[in-house]
Amino acid sequence: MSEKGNDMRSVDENSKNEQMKEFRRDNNGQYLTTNQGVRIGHVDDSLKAGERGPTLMEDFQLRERMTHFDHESMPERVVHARGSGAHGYFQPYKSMEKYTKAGFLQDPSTRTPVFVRFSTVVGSRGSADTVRDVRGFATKFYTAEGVFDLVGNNMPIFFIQDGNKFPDLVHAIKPEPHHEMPQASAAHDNFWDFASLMPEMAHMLVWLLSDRAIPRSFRMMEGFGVHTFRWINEKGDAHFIKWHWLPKLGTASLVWDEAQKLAGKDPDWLRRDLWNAIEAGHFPEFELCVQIVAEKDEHKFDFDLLDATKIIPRDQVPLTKVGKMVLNRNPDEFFAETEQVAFHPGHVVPGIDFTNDPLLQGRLFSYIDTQLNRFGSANFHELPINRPLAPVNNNQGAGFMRTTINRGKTNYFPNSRGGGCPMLATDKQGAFKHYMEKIDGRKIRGRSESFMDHFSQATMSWKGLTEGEQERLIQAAHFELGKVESKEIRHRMVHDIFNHIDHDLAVRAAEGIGVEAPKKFAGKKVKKSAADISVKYHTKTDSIASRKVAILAADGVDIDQLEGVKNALIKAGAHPIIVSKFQGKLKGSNGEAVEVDKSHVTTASIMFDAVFVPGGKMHIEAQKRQGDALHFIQEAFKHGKAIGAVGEGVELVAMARLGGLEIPGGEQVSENLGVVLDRGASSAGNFAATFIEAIAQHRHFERDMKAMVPA
Ligand code: HDE
Repeated sequence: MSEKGNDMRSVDENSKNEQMKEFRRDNNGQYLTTNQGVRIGHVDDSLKAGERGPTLMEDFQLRERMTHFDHESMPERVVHARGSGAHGYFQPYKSMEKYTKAGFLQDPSTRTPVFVRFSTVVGSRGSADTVRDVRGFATKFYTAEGVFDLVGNNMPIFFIQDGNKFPDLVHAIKPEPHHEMPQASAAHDNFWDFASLMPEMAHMLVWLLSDRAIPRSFRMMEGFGVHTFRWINEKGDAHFIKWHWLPKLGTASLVWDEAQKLAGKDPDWLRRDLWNAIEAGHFPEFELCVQIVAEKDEHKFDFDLLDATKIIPRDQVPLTKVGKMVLNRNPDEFFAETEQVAFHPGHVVPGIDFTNDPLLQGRLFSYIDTQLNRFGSANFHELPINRPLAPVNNNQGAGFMRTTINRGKTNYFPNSRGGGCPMLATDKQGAFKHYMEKIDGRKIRGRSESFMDHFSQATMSWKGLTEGEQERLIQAAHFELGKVESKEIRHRMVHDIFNHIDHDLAVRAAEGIGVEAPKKFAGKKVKKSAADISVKYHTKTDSIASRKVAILAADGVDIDQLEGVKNALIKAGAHPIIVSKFQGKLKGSNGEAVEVDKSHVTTASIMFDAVFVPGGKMHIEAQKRQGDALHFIQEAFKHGKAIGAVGEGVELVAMARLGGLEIPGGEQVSENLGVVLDRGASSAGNFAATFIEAIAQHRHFERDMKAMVPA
């Protein structure tokens, strides 16, 4: 028996799944019943007085079905309403005992079950996935010592410094109150009005306008705890830490035109991607890292560690690897799991503690409160998805929908009638103990001077972007502020905020939104740091596993070319999908039938990472007469995606006139700006390898002429 006592259950990867089994219901082979278990023999009609008569009050089946249906809703989350969840496990690489006594971070053989919920922030539950927004990245660890929630985002900082401003921020960014427009978007007067008056938001706006705000996949975005937390070891020594999740696939983003079109053609884009990847066995993996800062170094930075609008630049404090998380199981039921999961940054376990970050402190109040509003009961922790694996023993009880049956006569402490149980634990027995931070201050409603530099890190992050990323940020500013009706707000944003971040940024933003360029503002000199914000810097190009490649085909398509490249893509872990005018079968060059996966009307280039056009005379002649195929290629080019063509397929690419891209006349394999061509179709292996290499790059943003392509 460990010192912590025999009720400290050990957990393994399957513990949560096992615990949830008892709550699952499978209807296979079962009779339909009422909620009381009474079998039902007829559901099409209600009980009436005569076939054409009125419905009878005594129809308890009708009343039960109707009443239940009428109550099948709960308030959506006030923010982060739209989310997608997955189960998995977390496993540390080595013991972190030097820094924290948290049980789940001690033993590299421990696999702690987790449930992750990814989300957007602003939109309602049914809104599109691909909007420009922050993404939530919340992880519930079902540890042996109780539940630990790491409730983070995909950006390492936040808009505001103090929780007290949160209701204003959310009111400003949500749809405007008089007409509830726009949905799931910050591109409106209220948000930019607020932003232009809140210099503390400057840094977050750089992140929000960057490619980070439109991730290609939940599997390809980083996660952050945002606040500085504390780790405490067995001796009681504390270190400051910042949490980071790094995706195994690296980071990748959509482009804005694509994101907007996806919102129409497949608003579930990110949810579907996550679901399908797990179903296909491409389990998303994230590496947990921390930045560790000794207590004595608290004041060695030129920003305040308690200020959530600041990062600790990774080139100042490098990341320490802690372990990895694998998401390997989709939920059984969206409502019971993804909707009912209830996170709270205050769910911590021994060894993890808070700091005085005033934003974090505000959150510690808000989350339980919001769950009470959502569930209408203090017993939400009893729901299957929220139940800890660690035993729960206390004197709390009753309340709406209580399911636990407490046995015994006492529900108070201290007691003698219950043998003094449940009893108190000592530190050694695993009692949670807060870090004994010394606090000595006056009560004050104010802010520390050390929080007041709002622009240096905003400038650092802007400068950390590649040229292409800066260009896309400017375009994002043109869109967001272009939607703002008030010229005064646009002017204020450029002159009072952007110009204080960077003059070049302000001048270029002003140009697109009808605002006069500001004069140069002499701000602080700031060095750039690409190690944090740049998506390109963290993009991985070593694999195309799980990427989707469209193969355009029509009757007469060259089967050898199609199959050759298709097989090479499958071997590399990608998903080739045959797209044609109609679903059904088409006839290949050798007379063989080919099954079409998707018709043009149900799909588009925006749903793929790359496109391949095989040869075949008749097929290419048909494609040339089809706007769909040409548009597919043009749009893929505009969005920076790899394009491959062999044999007569090259003619279709030439006809798409990709911003004047030169099409070489030779027979050998050529690669130019991610367009891979093999007119001679002589070396299938060579072509496939070059094409796969081009897909692996994710995007070919070096295509200057993409603006000329009308797509
Ligand atoms: Fe949240 N936040 N938040 N937030 N937040 C909620 O809790 C709040 C903040 C985050 O998938 C709400 O259950 C306040 C920062 C995520 O279920 C609510 C403040 C970060 C999720 C709430 C913040 C987050 C939420 C709404 C400022 C990144 C979704 C529904 C003081 C570190 C969790 C709910 C899920 C959800 C309040 C700021 C992340 C209202 C008051 C900073 C990922 O309680």
